[in-house]
Formats: sequence, structure tokens, C-alpha cells
Amino acid sequence: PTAIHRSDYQPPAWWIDTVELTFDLDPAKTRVLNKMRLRRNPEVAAQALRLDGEELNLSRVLVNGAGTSFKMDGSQLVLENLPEGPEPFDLEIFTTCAPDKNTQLMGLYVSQGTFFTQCEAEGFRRITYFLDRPDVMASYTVTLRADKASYPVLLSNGNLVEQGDLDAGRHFAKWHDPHKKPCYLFALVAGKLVARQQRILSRSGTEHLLEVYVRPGDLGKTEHAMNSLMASVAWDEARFGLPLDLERFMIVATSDFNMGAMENKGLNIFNTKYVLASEATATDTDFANIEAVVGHEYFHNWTGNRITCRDWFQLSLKEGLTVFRDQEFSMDMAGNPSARAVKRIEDVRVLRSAQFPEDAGPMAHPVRPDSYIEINNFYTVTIYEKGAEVVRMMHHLVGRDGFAQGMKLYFARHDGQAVTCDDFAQAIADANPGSALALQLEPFKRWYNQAGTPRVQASGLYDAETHRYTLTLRQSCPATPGQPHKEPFVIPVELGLLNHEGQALALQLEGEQTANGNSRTLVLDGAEQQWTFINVAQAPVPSLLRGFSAPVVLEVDYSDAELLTLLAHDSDAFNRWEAGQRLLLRRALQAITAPDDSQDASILDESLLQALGQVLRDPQLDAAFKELVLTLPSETYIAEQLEVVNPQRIHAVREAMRLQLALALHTDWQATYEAHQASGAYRPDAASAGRRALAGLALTMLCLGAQHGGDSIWPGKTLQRFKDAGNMTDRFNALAALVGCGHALAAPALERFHSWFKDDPLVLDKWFALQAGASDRAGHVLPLVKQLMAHPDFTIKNPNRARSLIFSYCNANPGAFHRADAAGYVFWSERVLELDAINPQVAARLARALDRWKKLAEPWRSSAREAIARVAARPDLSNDVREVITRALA
Ligand code: HT7
Ligand code: ZN
Repeated sequence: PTAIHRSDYQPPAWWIDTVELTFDLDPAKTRVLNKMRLRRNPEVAAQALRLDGEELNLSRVLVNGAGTSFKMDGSQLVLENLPEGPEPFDLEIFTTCAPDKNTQLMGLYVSQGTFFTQCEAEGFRRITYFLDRPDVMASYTVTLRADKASYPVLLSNGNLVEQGDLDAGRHFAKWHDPHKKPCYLFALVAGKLVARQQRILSRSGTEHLLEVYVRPGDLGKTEHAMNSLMASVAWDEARFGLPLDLERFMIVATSDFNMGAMENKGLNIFNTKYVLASEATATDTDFANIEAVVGHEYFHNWTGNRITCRDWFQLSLKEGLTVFRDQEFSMDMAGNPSARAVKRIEDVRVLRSAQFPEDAGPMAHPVRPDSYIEINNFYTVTIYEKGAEVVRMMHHLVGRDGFAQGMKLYFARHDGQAVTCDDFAQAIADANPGSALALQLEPFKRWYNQAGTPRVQASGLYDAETHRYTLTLRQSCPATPGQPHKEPFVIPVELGLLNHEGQALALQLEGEQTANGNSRTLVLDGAEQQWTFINVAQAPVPSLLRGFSAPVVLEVDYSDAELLTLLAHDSDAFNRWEAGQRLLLRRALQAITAPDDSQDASILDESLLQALGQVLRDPQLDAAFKELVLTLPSETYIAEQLEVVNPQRIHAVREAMRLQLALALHTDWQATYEAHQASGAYRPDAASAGRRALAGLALTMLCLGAQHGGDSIWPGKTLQRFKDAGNMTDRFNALAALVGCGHALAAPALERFHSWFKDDPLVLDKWFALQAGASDRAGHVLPLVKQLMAHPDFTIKNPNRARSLIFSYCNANPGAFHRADAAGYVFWSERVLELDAINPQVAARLARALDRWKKLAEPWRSSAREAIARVAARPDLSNDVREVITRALA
């Protein structure tokens, strides 16, 4: 396989103005007629037309209605004798494909008797020959023909312009999309579906029809998705002045989908996981995720669809910006500042536990990559989450109103175009002349070009005589593949100073006439810089990088006492949580690097336990925030802090800390659980969800304690809770508490759960995931996972099910996966190969479970390398898996 380089970008030699597609839908053999109006791009030297195609059977090619010569070059269809001159001409291509053989779920495929498409990034070429690149935008008219009884609903992008019956029980529907679009936004759906419908009025008074299509029987689970869609439409109009530009906006759910959802113009296709919810079957997290993903796909309608990417290297142009927008949407929906902070903490946890390791591993790449082999491998946390952080820093540097102005200018300049990340940054900067962003735009854009997580070291010096406090910030960034040296980043550091009683101090920089608030942003843009604050009455405790104002690792030499002050008093909720995490991490690292495990029962000292107990008891704090403070740093995050990783030791230490928390705070957990019992009807809002989350954590702790000499009443109580729960969150939390502590009551509860929900695939996914993700006791998880692979409800062909069992074990359960006998790695290599033959995109994601193998201590390191080498030795690997494995071994 050959790499594609960003620097090789050339504009297309041909434009496609209109596309008329006619489908005769048949699962075994679908006929596709693709009639395009093409013209030469006068700005590019004349050359042959090369159309991409994959797994297609070609039957005819006509130019202006007459046969023409063509040749094949690999999978490309090459036409050399096309009309000269600038006039447009018609090109018709007849092909067939086999949707029922399409296990990759890219292009046109069948899921449970319904046709779906997935075209991003390069799936359209599996439907017809085309210039499959995002900078070729065309107008689409699509006619679908199919058996009426089997496929009563026929959908495509845009507006329905005609429909009717045909011979032999067939019918047709013709759709026209009024907006030009790149082919990756094309979609069709055909099958037996039903829709929840909602008419809405925009601010300007235009009427729109919103529809959520699902399989019959699932209609009762679509209310939350529809509410989320309505909220998204209203939010984008209110916050960014971006209205819905379509008469009709449809969401369709499928249970076979490689990712979360897809923003096809006017016809979003969603994984059922992000559509279907009822209080009986979905948890609070599911409800929150549905809101976020519905928002995300809807927001793409402007950021991605109206303005799209020039090439796939610019993927973060739409993804980073749209993640930023969905994060802001979720925060605005959550409401109060505390709930906003909770959402911010949750987002940062994802960034740190998934993106930071990616940025330090073999797949590290800039937010705008320089090259790739398989674009599907670059739908990463770096493109999405770090990309969103880059947009968030711009937002920080120009302010909320300045950012809104920047977005306005971006649309004024580029609506209807395929553009680059530079164009976006330029628009935000140009709308904010004089801002820190505009003044340092070129160095700021290093965030797009340089991979790796910058480290910022902070040190402070207080002069008690002059009342001056000097803060020094230094930055560096580790080498990443292909990038040995890095230039300094532009890093916004929001900070405040606290006195030792925890009160905020006024901030006055040397040279300023007066103090200027007690939280402000410094911009670090060199390798090392100093700032001196004056009139600082006492030695301060600095609260740095408030709200996580930049995606960096911040190293500060805090004393325990300073961290306890921040944990108890910081007005910035993010840094309050962060102080607690720093203390917990510090204790964990001390224990992990201790010579033996003799002190494991007392890793947490009295002052930290007391401080955490105080958080639990604090009536001013929200439940969701308490739950986050009392949750230990993840094993993955702890591992990232170490040079050499012994996954078993990390697991043992973290479990010992959990147990200590459970036992030492027993009374508080009990009081917390009792104080957070639900009252009234179920509501998935942030405050109610926070209360359930904290009650769930309390129950987990009480069960854990009971298994280790604490009050033995709790497992029985938990089982009762499991049986009586009025919603899935409480029921699942109770089940997880029993499974988590390894109590004998877990087995009958799991059995009962299965029999209650055996007909609900999304709930069964939870059932598989819970068991595969359980804390390992004497190596019990791997045999269980193998046993579950033989369960009649398991199928590796369904990505959700594969993720629920295999990924939950290999990617999300380090303590159970990294076995000293290497059996976890053998299982991983077998599953990667098995999946690769079915669905390379999903296989490549699994292949990344061993990305960080070079950090492992022996014997894990050698056995991991062997397992990777075993996969690499297979000659018939997909490009997707080959790229991941080659990089891992490099
Ligand atoms: N833009 C969408 C990406 C996506 C995708 C990419 C590759 C293969 C399958 C896929 N399904 C969806 C999702 C999004 O970011 O909104
Ligand atoms: Zn997206």
C-alpha cells in the first residue's frame, strides 16, 4: 500500500456539476445507473478522467449517449477520449454491486433486510465510479426502485419530488437535493421503517419536517432523539445564527454501523445506540450520548456540509469544530456552571485517557496529518478531541462574541466551498484583529501541524518583602514519529492565585496600574517566559490552566498541603477536581514504584481521606461533581505517567486504593447512598443523572467494602435494588456493583438481566460489556470472554456486539487483558485476524489495543511484540490493519 501525502494535493482536473443516480435495489445484485454532467477544470492541464471504483461490476459506459472506449488502471476507470473543450457533456456508467455480501458496511449494504449506505470517507466508490474526493461538489437527483412490500420506505437526500408504483409489485421514489454536496454526503435508505414526525417553525417562520426512522417496534424509543434534534436546531440558530436549510431533515437508525452516526445531507444515518432510548432500557449516559451525537450530526449540516473539507487531511476542519460545537451544546443544555464544569471534566478525561496516549504512541499524528495509507484509520481522538481543543483555544483567545463573529466571517467567505483548516483559522483571526490569536496566528497554527502533547512546567517564586510573585512557565514537546523537533506552541494558560486559606487574590501584573480580576489568561508562546504579579500580600497557591485551557500536561511542584487547599477551595471547579486527581495520582505512583506491596492497605493517607470525605459531605457541591472527585484516575491514565508499565501492579494498586476508599469512608458512602434515592418520575437531565451516578458509586463502594469485612448487608440490598429499580441506570449500576465486587449474587442477577432483556440488542451489548470489563479475579475474565463468544447471542459480524465483548476486554480492561501468560494477547491477535476478513475498519480499531506495547515491562513487552508480529506475518491483511501494525512495530 502507498501513502498519500498532503503536500501532493492537486485540484481536480474535472468538475461534476450534476449527478442523476438510478438504483434498482436488490440485495444480491443492485443495478446502478450513474448519469453525470462533467466538464474540464480550465485551471488544470488537460488529462484523462480517472474515476475511483471498488468491488463494482461494470457493464456499460456512454458519452453523450454513445459507447466510448475506456480502460482499467487498478481499480480506477480511465477515460481518455472525452470531448475536448470547456463544454459540459454527459457520462453514463452502468454498474452492479452486491449489497448482501458487503460485510465492511461501507458503500451500499443490507442490515436486517434494509438497505443503508455509508460513504464517508471513500465508500461512494463502492456504489459507482466517481471522483470520490470531497472537493468535487455536485447536485444530486436520485431515483430508487424496489419491491414495494419488502422496501416500502425509499429515502435519499433532499426533497421527495415524485413517487409511484411500477410493474411487478415494485415502486419508485425520486429525490432531489437542492444543495450541492461532495459524494461522501450521499445516502439512501430502503426498507420497512416507521417514523416519528415533528413539524417545527424556525425563527424566521419557515416550516420544517423532522423525522426519526426506526424499525417497527422501536418507535416508542425515539422521543429523546427527537427532543434532542429539536433542541439542536434551536441551539444552532440561537448561538450561531445558523438555521436549518432544509424542508425535511431525517434521521434513520441501523444496528449495523461502523461508527456512531453519519451526517449525510438531510438524511443522517445513526447507529441505533445513539437513537433508541427509554428509561427502562437506556442509562443516563446513553441519554446524554444521544443528545450529544444527534447534536453533533446536526451541527455538521453547517460545519462540514455547507462548508466541507478540501481534502481528507483537513478532516479536523469539520470534526474538531463540530465536536467543539457539540460539547458547547451539551454544556448549554446542562445549564448551571457546575454542570458545565462536570461536562468539561468528562471531556478532559476522554482526552487524557485516549488522546494523550495516542499522541505519545506509534499512531501519533498532527491534527492535520501529513500522510496516511488508509483514511479510515484517521478518524481518531486526535482529529476529533484534540481538534476540538484547538478550536476551544481559539474561542478562549478571542472570547465568546469574537468567536461568533469569526464563525460569521467563515460562512460569509466560504459557504458552499471545500476549504482548509487555514481558511478557518484565518477567518476567526480576521474577525478579531488585535486579539492574541490574530497577533500570533502563524505560531498558533503549529497546533495543526505538530503532533505530541506539550509539557508545561510551572514554578513560582514569592518575595515576602516586595510582595511580588514571579511565575515561570517553560514548554517542551516530546518527539513523535517523523517529527523529532518541535517549535513552541501558543498556549493559553488561565490562572488564579489563592491565599493559603483558599481565598482568591486580585491579579495585578507588573506594569499595570490596578488589579484586574482574579482569573485571567496568560499566553505562553516561547520556550520559557516569566510573569510577575505585584501586591500579593501572602505566598499564593497558583491555580493554573483553569478549565483546562490548553491540551497540555502541566507539571507543577505542588505540596500536598497546596493541593488540599485547591481541592477544598478553588473557585474553578475543574481545578478543584484536578487537585484531587493529582493527590490520588501521586499516591498511586508512590505505591506502584514502592519496593513491594506491603503498604497497599494504606496507600491513601488520613488527610486525603478526610478531604475526600468532606467533598462527599459538602451540601454545596453537586452530586455529579462529587462522583468525579471520588473516582480514581483510570489505569490507562496512570500508565501514561510511567516510563515502564507493569499493568498488573497498576491494577492491584488502583484496586487497593478503591478498597481503602470503600472502607475508610463507609459511613459517608452509606449516608450518600441514602440521601440520593430517586423521587418522582425518571428524568435524564444532568442534575438527576448526577444524583444517580453518585448513588451508583456509593453502592459500588458499599458492596466492595462488604466483600472485605465491611457491612455484609449491602450485596443483598443491592440485589433488591437491581430487582426493584425503576430505570436502567439504577438497575445497571446495581448489577455492576455486584459484578464489580465479585459477589456470588452477581451470577443469578446477570442471568435474570439476560432473560429480561434478551430481545433488546442494545441492552444485551451492556450485558456483554459488563462481564468483559469486570475487574479481573485470578484471571477469570478471559475464559469468560471466550465462553461468551460462543453464546448464541454473540456475533462478531455486528460491530456493536464485537465492541461490547471483544473491545471491552482488549481495549478497556487492562488488568484482565495484560496477562503474564500472554493469553490475552493471543486472543487479541486471533480476533484482529478474524475481524479483518469481515470488516477491516473495525479490525484496525481493535489492532490499536497494543499501541503502547513498547512501554510495557517484561514479560508483557516481549509477548506483545510477538503477538503483533504474528498479525504482521499474515500476507493478506487489509490496508487498514497493515498500517496500524506496521506503525506499531516501527
Ligand atoms: N463524519 C462521520 C464519520 C463516519 C465514518 C467514517 C468512516 C467510516 C464510517 C463512518 N461512519 C461515520 C461521523 C461524524 O464524525 O459525525
Ligand atoms: Zn463528526
